Amino acid sequence: MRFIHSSDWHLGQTLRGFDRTREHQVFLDWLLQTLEETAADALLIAGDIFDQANPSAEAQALFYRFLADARRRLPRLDVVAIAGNHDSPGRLEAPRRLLKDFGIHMTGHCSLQDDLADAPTDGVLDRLLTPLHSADGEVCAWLLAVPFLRPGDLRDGSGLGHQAALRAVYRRLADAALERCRNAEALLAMGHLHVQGGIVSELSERRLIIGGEEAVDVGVFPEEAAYVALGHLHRPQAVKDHPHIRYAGSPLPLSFPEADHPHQVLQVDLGGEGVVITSLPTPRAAQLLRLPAEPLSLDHVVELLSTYPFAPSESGIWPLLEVRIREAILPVEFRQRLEAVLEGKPVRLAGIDRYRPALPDPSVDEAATAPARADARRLDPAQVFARRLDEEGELPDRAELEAAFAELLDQAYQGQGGRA
Ligand SMILES: [Mn+2]
Repeated sequence: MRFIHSSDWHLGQTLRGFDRTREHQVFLDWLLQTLEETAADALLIAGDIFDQANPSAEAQALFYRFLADARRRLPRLDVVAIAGNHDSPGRLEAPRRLLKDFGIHMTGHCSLQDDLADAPTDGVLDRLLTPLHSADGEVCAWLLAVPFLRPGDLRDGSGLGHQAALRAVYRRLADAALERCRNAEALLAMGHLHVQGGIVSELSERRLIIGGEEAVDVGVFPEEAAYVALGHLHRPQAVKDHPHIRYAGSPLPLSFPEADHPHQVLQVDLGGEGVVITSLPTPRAAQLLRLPAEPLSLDHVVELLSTYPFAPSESGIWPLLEVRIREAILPVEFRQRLEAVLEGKPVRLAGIDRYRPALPDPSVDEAATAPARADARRLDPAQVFARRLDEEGELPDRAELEAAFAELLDQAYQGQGGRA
């Protein structure tokens, strides 16, 4: 069997106020065509479908239009999607019953206490355990579709730690799947979480700190899983020493530092050869440019921009530009100068990253003072909190404080729809 693994679409995202809908549309059109060309049996979407818990009507229309087109053009395709930390579990799962009749499986939430305490019931298993079918309609794999789990989802009264509780969730589902296996079908798992050793991307991945731990051990996944389709980290990568445990990464850059990622979806073939994984690069619908490569003075930057060969992408979308300026004091009219030099050029000015020249006084510890002056938009609230805790010196309950802060932050994002 063959399936496509993708994640972290973040439909509805805006980057510094610029809408990404056309870029997402180019990706979704490409994905449909790719599913057709590769004759895939299934599509696995490992969370963060939407950028916000309360996505815009436009973002939801993008998603549901894609599902409808997929159903029409690929009537046999199994689609399985789980909620990520950006998605609202309830909202994602609301149309579950309707979509299930079209071969589309959405899992928003899962609770160790309520759903999986003892022997999970059939109703629960239907939500969390999905059969995947090959071309002849036979069940050829069972997929454990575990959405992003919050601390409350993993409390079961037995005092299991976060990691042990997560392992228990996968174990119970794996046991139930093995019971359902008839002809040695493959076992596959899906998750939206941060596995230890993963390379993080700044700015766009909301940090997950649960139970004082930022990342979980790879041992939470059942050993029998032939492939583990992960979401959350935006850089595509395999978990160290586990080539079959993979992050597909986001299909397009969600922040300027992500512009260099090799954006892709993964094609996974299960068969006599074992597991064969092929990277399929996604189209770059809009360029994200950071100019210059190293920050320069305003005069130098203006000069560079005046001659830079900006051009729309193949899809006709103008690049987004972040300019990098190194100046001790910026003249008040710096923005007008940048806008003037870019006027009439096919480019959208999305950000000005300002750096300060090194301080002349060698007694000033720049490393210690620089973060305090960083652009507020670039500060991670959890890092600000950590810095504040640093000032308190040794704190015996630091891990607990950080975990409580992370939980509050998560609730705040859920409430207001999150950030990029
Ligand atoms: Mn994400």
